[in-house]
Amino acid sequence: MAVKGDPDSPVSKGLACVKGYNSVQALSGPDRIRRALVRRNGTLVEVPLSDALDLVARKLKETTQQHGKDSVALYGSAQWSITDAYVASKLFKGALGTNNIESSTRLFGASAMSGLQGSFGLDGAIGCYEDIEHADVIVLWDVNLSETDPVLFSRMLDRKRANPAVRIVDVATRTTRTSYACDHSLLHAPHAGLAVANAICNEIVARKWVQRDFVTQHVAFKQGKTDIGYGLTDGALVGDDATDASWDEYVRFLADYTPERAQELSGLSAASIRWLASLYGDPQRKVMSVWGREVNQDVRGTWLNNLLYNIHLLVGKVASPGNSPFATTGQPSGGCAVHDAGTLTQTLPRGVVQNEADRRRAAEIWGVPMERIAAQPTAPALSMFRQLETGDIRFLWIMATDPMISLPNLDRYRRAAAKGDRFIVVSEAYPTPTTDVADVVLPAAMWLEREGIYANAERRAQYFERLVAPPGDATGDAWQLIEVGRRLGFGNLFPYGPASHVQQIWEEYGRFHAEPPSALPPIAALRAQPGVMWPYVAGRETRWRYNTTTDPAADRAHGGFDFYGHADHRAWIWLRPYQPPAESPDKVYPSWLTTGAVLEQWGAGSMTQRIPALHHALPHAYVEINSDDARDLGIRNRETVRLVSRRGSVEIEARIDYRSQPPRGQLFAPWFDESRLVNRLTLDACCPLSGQPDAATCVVRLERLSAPGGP
Ligand SMILES: Nc1nc2c(c(=O)[nH]1)N[C@H]1C(S)=C(S)[C@@H](COP(=O)(O)OP(=O)(O)OC[C@H]3O[C@@H](n4cnc5c(=O)[nH]c(N)nc54)[C@H](O)[C@@H]3O)O[C@H]1N2
Ligand SMILES: Nc1nc2c(c(=O)[nH]1)N[C@H]1C(S)=C(S)[C@@H](COP(=O)(O)OP(=O)(O)OC[C@H]3O[C@@H](n4cnc5c(=O)[nH]c(N)nc54)[C@H](O)[C@@H]3O)O[C@H]1N2
Ligand SMILES: [Mo]
Repeated sequence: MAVKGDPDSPVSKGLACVKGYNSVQALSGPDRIRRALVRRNGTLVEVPLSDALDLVARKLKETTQQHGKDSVALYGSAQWSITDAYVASKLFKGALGTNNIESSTRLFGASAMSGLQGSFGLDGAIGCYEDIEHADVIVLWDVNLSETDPVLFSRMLDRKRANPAVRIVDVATRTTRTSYACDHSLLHAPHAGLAVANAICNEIVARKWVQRDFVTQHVAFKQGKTDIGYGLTDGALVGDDATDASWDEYVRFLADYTPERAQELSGLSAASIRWLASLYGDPQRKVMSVWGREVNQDVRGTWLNNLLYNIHLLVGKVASPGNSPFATTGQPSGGCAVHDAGTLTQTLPRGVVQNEADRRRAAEIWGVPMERIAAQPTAPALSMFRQLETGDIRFLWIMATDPMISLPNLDRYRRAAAKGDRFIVVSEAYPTPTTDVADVVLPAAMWLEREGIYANAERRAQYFERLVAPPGDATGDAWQLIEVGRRLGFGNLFPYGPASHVQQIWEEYGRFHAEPPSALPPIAALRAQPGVMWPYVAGRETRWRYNTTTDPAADRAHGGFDFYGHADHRAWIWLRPYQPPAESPDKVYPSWLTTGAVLEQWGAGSMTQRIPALHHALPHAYVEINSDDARDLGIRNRETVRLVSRRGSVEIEARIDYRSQPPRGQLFAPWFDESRLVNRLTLDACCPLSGQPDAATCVVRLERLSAPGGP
C-alpha cells in the first residue's frame, strides 16, 4: 500500500501533506486494537465482540431505566464519517429520546457555525477554495496554514507565484513558518481580534469605503445581548435576542474603536490597522479572509466571526469569486454545517430540536413518534463532562475522539471520567488516555477499512471506498451503533445491510436535504467524482451561495444577492463590542500561553505517533520561548522547564528559535503529546452563544527547574 495525491481532485490538485503520504501506516501500528475489551478487576481483557456489544446495550438500558433517559450520553467526533454521525443522531435522538449527543465539532467549529447563523441565518461556507484563484489579497487571521493545511497553503502560494501583485497577509499572535512565507506579518495580543476588526470597520466608514448600494439593499443592522458571561457555571447556550439597530447607531458604536484605541487593546499599530482596512476598502481588489480554530476558540468566538463578516459586508466583498470571508475547520468532517448530521445537542440532521417543524421532519423520516424527540437541548460538550462529574450522566460512549487529551482543564475531566460508578465505552483504534478510563473498548475500523463520506470546509462531500480489510473484529462506527440499536429493540429503525448500509444511510439522510438551499448529491455522483459540493441541484454543484447568478436557491427578485437564510433576505451586521478574555496575564501568571498544532502530528497524536517517520521527526511536545525572554531568564535551549497555570502544571522541554518565535511575554506549546499533557494548563471557559471552549489560550507562569545557566 502506498499513497499518492489525486490529480483529479479539485481540492488538493494531486498534492498531499507529509501526514497524508504516510497515512496508511496509521492503520498498522503494532498495538492496534483488534478485539473488544472489557474491564475485569481493573484490567481490560479481550472478549468476543458480540459479548461486548451485549454489555453496552444492557448498560444503556439499565442506566436509562434507573436514572432516566438523560443519564446516558454519546460524545462523538468530526473524525466520524457523515454516515456514522447520522446513525449516532438517530440512535440517541430518535430511538433513545435524549439530546445528550455532542462531538469534537464543539471544540473547533461551534463558533464558526453560530457566527454564520447569526450573520447569514444558515451555516455552511458562503464561498469555496476556488476563491483563492480569484483573490487579489488573502488575509490569514490566526491560521498557521504552513503547518495545519500545507496543501491549501500551497494553493495560495501558487496563486501568488503566478500573479506577483497578489498579497498574502498573516495576522497572528506569533511569528510562524506561515508568517515567513507571507508578504506581511502583523502581530497582536491574544484575544484582541474584536478590537482590531471593529477598528477596521471604523476606518472603512471614516474613509467612505462603504459600498452604499450593497449595504442599503442587502444588509440589516442588529444589536445582541452584551452581558453574556463566560459560560463557566451553567452550560446552557445563551440566545441572542436580536433587536434592530440603525446605520447611525452602528456608526456611533464604531466611534469607540479608533485605530488608536485598538492599538492600546491589541498591540497592533494604528498604522497597520489603517493599512489592513485600506486593502479591504480598495474597490480594485478582491479580498479573501481565512480564519480557523483560534478565532472560534474564544470566549467571544461567535462575535469575532460576526465582526469578520461585518468587514466584508461593509465593502460588499462577499459571495462572489475572490470575495470571500471563509472559516476553515479542522477534522475530516469539520465543515460545520448540515453534514454534522445532528451530532450537537441542539441539532437534528436538519435544523434544531427547538423547532417544531424540524422535529416533525425528523420524526417522519425516522419513523418515530414526534414526542420522542426532546424539544430542549441538553449539555454542550464541556457541560456533558461536568454532568459526568456530578453523576447526572452515568453512561458515556466516546467515539473517534480522544477527550482525555483534547479537553481543556483536563485534570478536572479526567477525574470525572475515572469516578467508580461511571460506565464508559470507547470506540478506538489504539490504546489512548481515553481508553485508559474505559470499561468497554470497541475496536474501530479506520479510514480505508470501511466505506464512508466526509465533507470538507467548502461544503464538498467526498466519498471513500473500503480498500483493505479491518484487523480482527474491528468494525466501522456506524455498524457498532446499529448493532447496539438492534440489541435495544430498535431494529426497525436500522434496516440496513452490512455491505449496503453507507449507501442506504446517505439516501435516508438525503431526504432531510431535498430542497435547493442544502440539497445533497446522490451517492452515484460521489462515487463518480473526487468530491461534489452541495447545494447540488439539477446535476450542478454550487460554488458561491446567496449570489443570484450561482446559487439555485437565490431569487433574482432580490437583486444580485439573496441572503435567504434570514427571513428579511438580508445579511446582518452585528454591533459586537470588545470584551476582555476570562483571564489575562497578572503578577502570578505573567505569560500568555497559546497552544496549537504542528505539521508532523495530528490531533491527540494517537495515529501520527504510530507512524515511525512522523514520530521520529517530532516525538514530544515542547514550549517555545521568545529568545530575549529566554536570555533574561537564563533558560537554555532544550532544558526542561515547568509551566504552571491556575489549573495544573506540566514539565516540558524549552525550545528557543525553533520553528516559530513568540513575541516577548508569550509562550507556545503544541498539545498532541500524551506524555506532556498541555491541556492540564488550559481553561474551560466558553463562548456562551456557541458553547465552544476557549481552550487554546490561557495565562501561565514559567519556572526554571535548574539554577540559571546550569545543566
Ligand atoms: N489546548 C488545545 N486543545 C485542543 C486544541 C488546541 O489547539 N489546543 N485543538 C482542539 C481541536 S481544533 C480539535 S479538532 C480537538 C481534536 O481532539 P480529538 O478529537 O481528541 O483528536 P484526534 O486525534 O483527531 O482524535 C481522533 C481519535 O479517533 C481515533 N480514530 C481514528 N479513526 C477512527 C475511526 O474511524 N473510528 C474510531 N472510533 N476512532 C478512530 C484516533 O486513534 C484518535 O484517537 O482538540 C481540541 N483541543
Ligand atoms: N499538522 C496538523 N494539521 C492539522 C491538525 C493537526 O492536528 N495537525 N488539525 C486540524 C484541525 S482539527 C484544526 S481545527 C486545524 C487548526 O489549524 P489552525 O486554525 O491553523 O490552528 P493552530 O495552528 O492550532 O493555531 C493557529 C494560530 O493561532 C494563534 N493564536 C493564538 N491565540 C490567538 C488569538 O487570540 N488571536 C489570533 N489572531 N491568533 C491566535 C496561535 O499562536 C497559532 O499560531 O488544523 C487542522 N490541521
Ligand atoms: Mo479541530
